[in-house]
Amino acid sequence: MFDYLTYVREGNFPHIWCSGCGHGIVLKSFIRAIDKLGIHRDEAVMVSGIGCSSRTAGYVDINTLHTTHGRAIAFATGVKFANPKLHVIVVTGDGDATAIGGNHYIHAARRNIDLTVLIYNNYIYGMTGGQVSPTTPRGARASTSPFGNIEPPFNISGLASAAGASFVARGDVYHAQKLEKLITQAIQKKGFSVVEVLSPCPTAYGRRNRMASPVTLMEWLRDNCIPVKKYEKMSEEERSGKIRTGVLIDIEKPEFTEEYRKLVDSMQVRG
Ligand SMILES: Cc1ncc(C[n+]2csc(CCOP(=O)(O)OP(=O)(O)O)c2C)c(N)n1
Ligand code: SF4
Repeated sequence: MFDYLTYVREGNFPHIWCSGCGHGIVLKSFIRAIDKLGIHRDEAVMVSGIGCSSRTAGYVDINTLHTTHGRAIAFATGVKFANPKLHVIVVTGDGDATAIGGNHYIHAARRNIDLTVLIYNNYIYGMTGGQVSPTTPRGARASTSPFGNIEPPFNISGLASAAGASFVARGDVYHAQKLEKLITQAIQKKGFSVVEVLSPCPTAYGRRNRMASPVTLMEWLRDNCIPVKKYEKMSEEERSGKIRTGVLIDIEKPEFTEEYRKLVDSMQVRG
């Protein structure tokens, strides 16, 4: 049996997550991924913002930084610059990464800095009680949109792809083994890597949107998350309401800290 306890801070348990929250599955998938990759705890740093998702950083027994709401990518950029050899992993929510932290997100992607960003997308601000987020679907109810959200949502994987990320994937907590593989690939990739993880929030989102039961939310993921290859063969009509999952972008591009190092070296030669 897999020994999760090697990688967690037992003193910080029990965790804060509600029953049926998907975030614990992301934590387990991450732990399995670093175990598979043989990454020692001293070689990795997890950086988080604020939110239920961001609490992950309190539970993993590697180097961790629990920072301020929206700023995890900015802190992670500093860590990576200070020591480019480290694996720097950001854990963040859809609100943390794409509302208050939206600028950090797109500019880190544009620079293609070697960070791995796991975005727990539950379509809502979970920690603060269910306010609308940039990924809340049109028509969905939130505490700030009690009659249905009128804003169009961001496609957060699409945003990273368009901004220049070198690896973008989407997974979900129902398909946990696939998720573990996506996280593994993202950590291995040099460059800005994003895994958008659909991780349901029964408490703040499900209860307002006729999916109060965690089982219903998991069944929804099971039925609507479609692997890329299968999705590509589907007609427009069949694609309606379905979510494409798997590796969406995997390209080679110059990485920011390496480019910076080259520039510094060239200046020293000249100097
Ligand atoms: C500067 C600042 N603004 C607002 C907050 C309040 N706040 C804490 S967490 C949060 C949103 C969390 O939502 P998300 O990032 O989607 O994570 P989740 O809790 O859903 O996992 C907000 C608005 C804060 N802590 N700091
Ligand atoms: S409020 Fe939602 S996101 Fe936060 S722990 Fe509960 S179920 Fe998870």
